[in-house]
Amino acid sequence: MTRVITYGTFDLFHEGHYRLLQRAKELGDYLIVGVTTEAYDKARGKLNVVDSLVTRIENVRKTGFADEIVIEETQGQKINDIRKFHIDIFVIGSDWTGAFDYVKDYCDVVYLERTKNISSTMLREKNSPIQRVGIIGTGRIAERFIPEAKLVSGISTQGVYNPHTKSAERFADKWEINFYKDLEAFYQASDVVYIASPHETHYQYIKTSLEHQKHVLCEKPMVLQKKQAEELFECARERKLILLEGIKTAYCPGFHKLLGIACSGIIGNIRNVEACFTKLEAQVSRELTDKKYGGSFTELGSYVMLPIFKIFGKEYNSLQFDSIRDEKGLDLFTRTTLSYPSGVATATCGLGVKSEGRLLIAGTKGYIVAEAPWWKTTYFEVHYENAEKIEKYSEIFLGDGLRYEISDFLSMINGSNSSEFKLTRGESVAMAEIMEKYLRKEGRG
Ligand code: C2G
Repeated sequence: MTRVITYGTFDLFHEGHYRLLQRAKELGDYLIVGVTTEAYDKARGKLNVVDSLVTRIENVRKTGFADEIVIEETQGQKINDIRKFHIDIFVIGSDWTGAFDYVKDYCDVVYLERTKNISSTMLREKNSPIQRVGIIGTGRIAERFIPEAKLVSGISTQGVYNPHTKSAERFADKWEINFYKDLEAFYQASDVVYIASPHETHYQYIKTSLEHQKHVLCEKPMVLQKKQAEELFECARERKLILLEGIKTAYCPGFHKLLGIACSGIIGNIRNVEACFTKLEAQVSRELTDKKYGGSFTELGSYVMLPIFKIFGKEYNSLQFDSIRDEKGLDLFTRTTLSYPSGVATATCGLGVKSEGRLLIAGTKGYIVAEAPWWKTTYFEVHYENAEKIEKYSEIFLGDGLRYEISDFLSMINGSNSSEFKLTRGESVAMAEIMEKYLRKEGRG
């Protein structure tokens, strides 16, 4: 009996998949089909899978070609499967030609010609037309956005607006996109807007973008006043638009795993959260020269507040800020202390003082620790009273990580609300309120 195996995501099941499975089955007597898990697809950079694992398995089963269906969860599983299931032939489409030659030591490898003019990507685009992104602002984060957006299918960066035309022109040249001097023309050519301009300009740009019926992804801190955040979310809700604050950590897979473990009860009841993020900046940088909106809290506060709001919620009993300032009055270092009915938290950030940037979550049975850069979580440990018992967790984080928030933003636009819990509107409003309290206390509000 000849045993054949093949693998795939089989998202939005189509004729290409059908023909591949049909021909795979014809190569032998028994066909095993491996269907990828969502986590594995995310890990290999396939972020926009639409169908759930159950649906994808069901679609493979319905073809009647598979004698057995297995789940593909990890890189490196193929060789184990081939040995475990005594496979004679490994089959895959010609888009992978050469990529699986390494299993030739264990079985035959057949690359079958791909069916032309059909793919899951094409179907995704047909179901949800490509969203043309316009960027407002041309700073460092906007530079990082473009290559990350390229990796998310269904979205394409079309142009940039900056009132400083020279900067817009330079940016557009570098990334081969359009630049606009006129905001109306910019809106006409964009379906969605990514705002990466200075903090204090966000409110007006978000408002104008929503009024032009555009979905908005805005860099953190989204706005600097609670009532502005409430007004903008209300405006987005009325117009059925997505407004999302881009705190990249909130969408990062490793940070989610960490929150899931923290809230699972394995470290008991959580009593203390300490989050720290410091990044030494040059004296001439905007963050240390903008007397009104610069400083470490407006720059990094969103990151360090995030795990605290996620774990203890937004209803704190008391809040205290302590800052070390430079001669201009800008905070080089800020420690925020919050007390909650069931615990305490500190959020520490610095642009002019370096510290060990770690996230520590302490509970009644143990603690979780993630070292810097925990805001791009790839690794964390769970410790207990017994110092020898340490559980280690790791997770993928690709590139600059903006691809995760871009992909979630796009899924929300396309009607899925499965990512909304990652950073809720209420949490963004609470972030705005804390920025407002801080600036007011510093006499800058
Ligand atoms: N396929 C095809 N013709 C198409 C589209 C896809 O023959 N027009 C084949 C692919 O070559 C692959 C299978 O259908 O063999 C499943 O394709 P995908 O769902 O895109 O999965 P893929 O990312 O190729 O998974 O471990 C996963 C595998 O390595 C490949």
